[in-house]
Amino acid sequence: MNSHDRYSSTPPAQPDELLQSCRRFYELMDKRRSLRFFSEHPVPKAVIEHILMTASTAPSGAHKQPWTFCAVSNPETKQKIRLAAEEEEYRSYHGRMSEEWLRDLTPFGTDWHKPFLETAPWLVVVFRRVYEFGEDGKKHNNYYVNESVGIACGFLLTAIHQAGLVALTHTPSPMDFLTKALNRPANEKPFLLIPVGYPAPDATVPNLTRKPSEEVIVWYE
Ligand code: IYR
Repeated sequence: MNSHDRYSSTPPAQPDELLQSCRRFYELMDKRRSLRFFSEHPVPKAVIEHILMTASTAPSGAHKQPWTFCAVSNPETKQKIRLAAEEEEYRSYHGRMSEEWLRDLTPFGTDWHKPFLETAPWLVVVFRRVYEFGEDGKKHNNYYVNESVGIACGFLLTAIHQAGLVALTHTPSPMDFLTKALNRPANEKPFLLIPVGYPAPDATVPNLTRKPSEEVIVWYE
């Protein structure tokens, strides 16, 4: 067995304090929204680095941390990504998506135009690392890659929100163009494209409600 360290954490709060702090955190997280309208206002690289390192604290299968975060602020690269994404999205909105899917998206007012891919100061492109090349030159599979990278993206969105910044979990489909645009190796597959920045002053969000507790929790006491 590998060496272990003693786990140390802040001492548990009393139940009423605990409830108060969980409620405050829930209220903070309940204010998170996906934003499609970004300001061009720059976000310092060190801020993005800390947000990405927070994402990288996520648990992962056998602690393989099977993710790569590409942080793009270069305007030419952002433009290249926007144009390629819009090309795919145009095809999706004009034939690849079902009538039902298009109907489900009407409340969001989305279409194939993706200006936020250039407006947002940063694009975080998350890649899942399906396997690693060992020192022996052989391929070594990672474990529970989708679950691990999904959790890391949850941490990422939480870190962005608690910083007071906004993001969009954008999934242009197919996403292979990101491998090419960012010159990524064959063991990495694109997972999510996340513009990050400040909201535009006139930004709007769709009028949505979240499911109540009774619809998402089943208790077995
Ligand atoms: N990827 C497209 C379509 C789209 C799909 C779902 I599901 C959404 O929740 C939102 C959009 C786009 O980004 O427009």
